[in-house]
Amino acid sequence: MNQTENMMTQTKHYTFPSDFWWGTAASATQMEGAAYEDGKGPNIWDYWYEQEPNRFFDGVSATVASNFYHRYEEDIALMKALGHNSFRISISWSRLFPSGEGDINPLAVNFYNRVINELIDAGIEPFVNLYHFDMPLQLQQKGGWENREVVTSYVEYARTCFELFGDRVTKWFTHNEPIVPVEGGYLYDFHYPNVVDFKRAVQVAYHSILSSALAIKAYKATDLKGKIGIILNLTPSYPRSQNPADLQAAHLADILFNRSFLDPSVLGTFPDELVDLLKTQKALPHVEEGDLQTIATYTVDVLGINYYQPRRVKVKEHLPNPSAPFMPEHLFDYYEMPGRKMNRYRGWEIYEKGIYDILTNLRKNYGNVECFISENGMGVEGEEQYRDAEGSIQDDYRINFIAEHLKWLHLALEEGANVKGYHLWTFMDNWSWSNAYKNRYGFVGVDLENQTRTVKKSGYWFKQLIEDQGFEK
Ligand code: BGP
Repeated sequence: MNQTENMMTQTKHYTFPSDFWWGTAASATQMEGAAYEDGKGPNIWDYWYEQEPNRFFDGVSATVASNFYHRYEEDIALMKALGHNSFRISISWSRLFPSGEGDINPLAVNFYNRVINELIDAGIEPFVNLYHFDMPLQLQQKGGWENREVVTSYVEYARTCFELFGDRVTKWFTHNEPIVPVEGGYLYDFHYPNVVDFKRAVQVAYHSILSSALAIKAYKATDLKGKIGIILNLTPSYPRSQNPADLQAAHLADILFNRSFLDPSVLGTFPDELVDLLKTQKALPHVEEGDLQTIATYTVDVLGINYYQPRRVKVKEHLPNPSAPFMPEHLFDYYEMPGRKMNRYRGWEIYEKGIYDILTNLRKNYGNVECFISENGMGVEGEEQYRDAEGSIQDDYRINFIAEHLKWLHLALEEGANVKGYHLWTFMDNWSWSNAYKNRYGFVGVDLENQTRTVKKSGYWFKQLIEDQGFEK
């Protein structure tokens, strides 16, 4: 244990700024339900479920989810009771534009207006994200993010949202984890359209980045005074050893999985080594004149960081099958560090210092961009076993998880990181894509049979932390 790590084990009071953003994050498809109600159009999740329900844990769809669409008043009241000062929602693109473009759905406008107003009335600032994995089906049928016309439709959707809600919403995000639809949909087969093709994946990634810059441009063209940014899942890459071959493996993983989106979003440029790598793989995307200028000009005001786990890698030990399609993993191997701390309920490593490393990297190499932790959290399969006689989940493991991450966040803050808040994933247990309800993350448990909400021990702990502007540990 080095000196800093040792310091983390000593009891101390951690105090946070009085205007720190405390809250949680969620997304439309994962919490709203009402998937076929009030004029919402189908998105890729509705469609994929209809085609292959077996791809979803326990065969559960997003049709009902946690039913926020009908219960938002009660849920926002509970958020208020638990002390939130901010909450991230996403707008469902196919609820607002059932075909992804063209006619707008007035019932969706009404719904999002009511949610935004209800949050503001409760003293909770709405953070609004525009795209959280949920491509409208009709646009996917035109090629989704592979098709440049879809970028144009997205910008029109974004512009409409600014016009409709921008008088009250002052924190906007263009995408949540845009690399995930690339990985899931075009490399590793866990999102529709289940393509495995590196070159197509790169085009999807490039169009997502371009769409983000164009949405920022559209926002800046209004006279609205809020901030607009992007939310990225940053997974620091740690080498197995200091051997130059391991260091190079970690460097390449960092370029592919972090800097591919982080550099254009914050600095407005792509890493040269990424461009070289794409050239070597004959996978450069189609770029039009003016695009790179747009990306260079319209960088983010604020960066959301989703952090769950680190990425540990080592040099590639076996040559890949020469006829296998190129994959990022042809450049490195994953590495399981002996003795690593695990969230055994989810199978993910827990490495709290990662949050500090990310914030320090942003401070030193990314102009100390204004940022916040937009997701962090502990998924637990089989959480029911921790329910006590009164019906509340005694999730001490989650309290510990959050506190240990906040300690490192606090150190980064003391050293000058421009970090403005912390949002847990998520407020109440929700539907998580193909994992459906397998892993529970919320401060509030949801009984899927009757939709009853029960605050977990961590929810009360977080409320106290907000009241005290910190905690002792
Ligand atoms: C993040 C996503 C969320 C949520 C979370 C938990 O990457 O932004 O939408 O799904 O992961 O994921 P899981 O349920 O697979 O553990």
